[in-house]
Amino acid sequence: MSGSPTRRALLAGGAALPLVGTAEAQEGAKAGLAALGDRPLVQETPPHLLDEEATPAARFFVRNNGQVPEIPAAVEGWRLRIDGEVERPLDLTLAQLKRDFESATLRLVIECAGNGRRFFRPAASGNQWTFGGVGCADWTGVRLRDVLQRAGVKRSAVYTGHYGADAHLSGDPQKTAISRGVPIAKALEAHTLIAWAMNGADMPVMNGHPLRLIVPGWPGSCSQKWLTRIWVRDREHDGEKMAQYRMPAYPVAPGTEVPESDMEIIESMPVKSLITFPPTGARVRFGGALDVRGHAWSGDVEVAHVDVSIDFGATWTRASLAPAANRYAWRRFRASVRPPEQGYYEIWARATDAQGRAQPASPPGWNPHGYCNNQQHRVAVFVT
Ligand SMILES: Nc1nc2c(c(=O)[nH]1)N[C@H]1C(S)=C(S)[C@@H](COP(=O)(O)O)O[C@H]1N2
Ligand SMILES: [Mo]
Repeated sequence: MSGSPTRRALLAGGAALPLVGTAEAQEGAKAGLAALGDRPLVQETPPHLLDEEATPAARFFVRNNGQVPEIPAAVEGWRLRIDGEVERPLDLTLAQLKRDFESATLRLVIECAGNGRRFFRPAASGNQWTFGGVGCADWTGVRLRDVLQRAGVKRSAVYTGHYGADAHLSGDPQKTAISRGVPIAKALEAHTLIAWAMNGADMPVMNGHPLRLIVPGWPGSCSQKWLTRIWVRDREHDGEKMAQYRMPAYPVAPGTEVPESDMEIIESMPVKSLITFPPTGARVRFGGALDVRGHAWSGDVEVAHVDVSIDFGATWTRASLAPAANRYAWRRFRASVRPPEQGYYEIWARATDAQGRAQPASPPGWNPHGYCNNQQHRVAVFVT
């Protein structure tokens, strides 16, 4: 084997975080996050900065597809339109949303479906996310369900179509940056929110201030930022990028060109976990127990347990798993491991969902756009 220990650790599974440049020059970019792109701004969070129970706004990843909109100072007048297959189309201001509906605060994960794309071979084009395209914050807003019910969902309603205020990158007003949607049943789930606050404060403009959707457990792209309209539709939505967030309907060999007719929309996301302590590359003193912690989350199927290994998956230790603050929140895991001698170790974490599906050691199911890579996260530790 060649190269430095850190380099080898990186090859072993992205144990060290590659910094692909910084975007601090761009307004709104967050210091300390790794930039994957700056026009539009895309930033991921190094895993050790995701150690808090609720991800601080300053550390929450950013994934923009278009131009960041100008947000007026008087945001209480921000308008949201609900139309399509409803009895009474609604045109609500943010002030009305706050006043006329019951508000809720829930701790919810958002993860980009492309998180982990960097590890697919052959490479899939798109942002080369490693592990940090995920965050979990306390979101305050109203249930989308309550707003849809106020509008009166018709029996013909099948799907939602979401629209935001961000212009297409080209500036062409005929084009839309992104407009995804979900089946009406997911829109009516009690954890799908229209949110105006993150961790008790206004959310950063980069994360959708003043109003955004949170559709937990599904690809982050469903969670429209700068929300202006929800179009209730009588068929599957066909907005911008509805065709993109898809996976082959059957397993394909790496590199296969899959006909569009065989691609299916991604719904619930797979089980996953992240080691947030120790940070990769940490040097620890030999002799004592080594505390390991992180978070585990999943889509519509709950997390069942988390295991940790320090011998490349030969043996596993069951971690303790704290209860979720609420459904779709990530859950803290903790384990205590004892490296038997001095030297180089990797800590691996593996979450398993309630249907017995565990995170694989290497990227699962190659797919043309590089989605849903829930491979195990690993950190390198030097015991001296
Ligand atoms: N209006 C709008 N909403 C959007 C996007 C966008 O570009 N424009 N990006 C989506 C994608 S692909 C993801 S992963 C999440 C990311 O949310 P964040 O930037 O707050 O982390 O927002 C989604 N909502
Ligand atoms: Mo995304």
